[in-house]
Amino acid sequence: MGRHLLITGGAGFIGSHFISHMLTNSKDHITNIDSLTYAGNKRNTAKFEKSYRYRFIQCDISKENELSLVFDQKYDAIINFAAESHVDRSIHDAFPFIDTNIKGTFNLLQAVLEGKAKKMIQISTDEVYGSLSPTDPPFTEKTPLAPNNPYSASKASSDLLIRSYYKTHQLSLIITRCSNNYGPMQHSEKFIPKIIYNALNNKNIPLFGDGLNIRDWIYVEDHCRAIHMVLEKGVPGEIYNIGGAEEKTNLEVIQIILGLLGKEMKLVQKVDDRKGHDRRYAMDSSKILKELGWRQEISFLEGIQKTIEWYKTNGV
Ligand code: NAD
Ligand code: TDX
Repeated sequence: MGRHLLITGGAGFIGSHFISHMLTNSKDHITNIDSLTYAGNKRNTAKFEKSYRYRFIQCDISKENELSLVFDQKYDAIINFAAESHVDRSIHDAFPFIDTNIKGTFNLLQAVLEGKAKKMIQISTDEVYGSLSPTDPPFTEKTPLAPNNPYSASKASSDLLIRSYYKTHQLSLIITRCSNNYGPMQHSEKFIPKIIYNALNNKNIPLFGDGLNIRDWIYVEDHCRAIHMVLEKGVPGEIYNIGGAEEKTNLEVIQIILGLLGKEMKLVQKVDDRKGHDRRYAMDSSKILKELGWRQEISFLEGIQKTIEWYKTNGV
């Protein structure tokens, strides 16, 4: 008999991969709670819907009355993936980011404080550290928080709530901060699925600004393995950076994908830059390597080939 985990946002991209990973690589039972926003898709969870170790409850983590119904039992851990996750949306309308990312995290922390779960892992992001210049060293866990858009500010806020509940109440809380994920089942608003989908359909690919912004890409399964290790061996109160060690400019990412698809660069259409567009993210993952033994296994070329194959078969 395994543990019982409460996964939030498990109908989204990374959360659904994580549930799949845990059902395969542990004996744990899983309750997935998700409010099914535009980003949540039951197609992502269809393959384990019938497992006796899995149940789904539609629930908005920002609403205490809905959340209280989920605690019909005590959980061994909460892993909080639920979030508004798209930077461009946060620029147009930040309200849901405050509700879900800040208030939702607060509600989960209250549940841990009330003893309804033994521990919690907060799935955070490299964006909370702000932006690097091309010559800066990568972000470490000690890099000060300096978020530049409403999305990253809401994620940094939730990280600070976690810190405060750890310091004040000594709860078992851990933060992971990961770089840009890609892989099957990602929403088409994000850069890599958009490139693949538009290229397959001979549509223009919007490239913000000069295309020289840099992201550190990680295949989603590598991220899920890291979270699993943190769940097993992570130390309460600690932060773990997780990076793909695959820094690429946005232009390079497009060149690689179009090359693999046999499409021409003339599909690329330069558009106005994102407001407050962070120039570069890069992660120093040496802490999780040294302390937990995690390292990324899937190169960008291998991961992107798998991803392209999945979108060719399944669409967006
Ligand atoms: P996603 O947008 O694909 O999925 C988010 C899920 O949360 C969706 O299923 C949505 O329905 C659900 N959700 C939203 N608001 C909710 C609410 N109020 N109550 C319950 N469920 C709600 O996001 P993702 O890319 O899978 O990201 C998952 C987590 O990982 C987020 O916390 C994000 O900040 C973090 N993260 C993402 C990346 C990345 O590159 N995608 C990188 C680092 C960290
Ligand atoms: O159409 C586009 N054209 C373009 O040039 C889109 C959607 C993006 N871009 C650029 C902006 C970024 O420099 O591509 C890069 C990647 O953009 P996104 O996919 O929107 O990701 P990003 O803003 O880097 O944030 C992602 O990584 C950190 C996730 O969406 C976040 O949830 C995560 O925290």
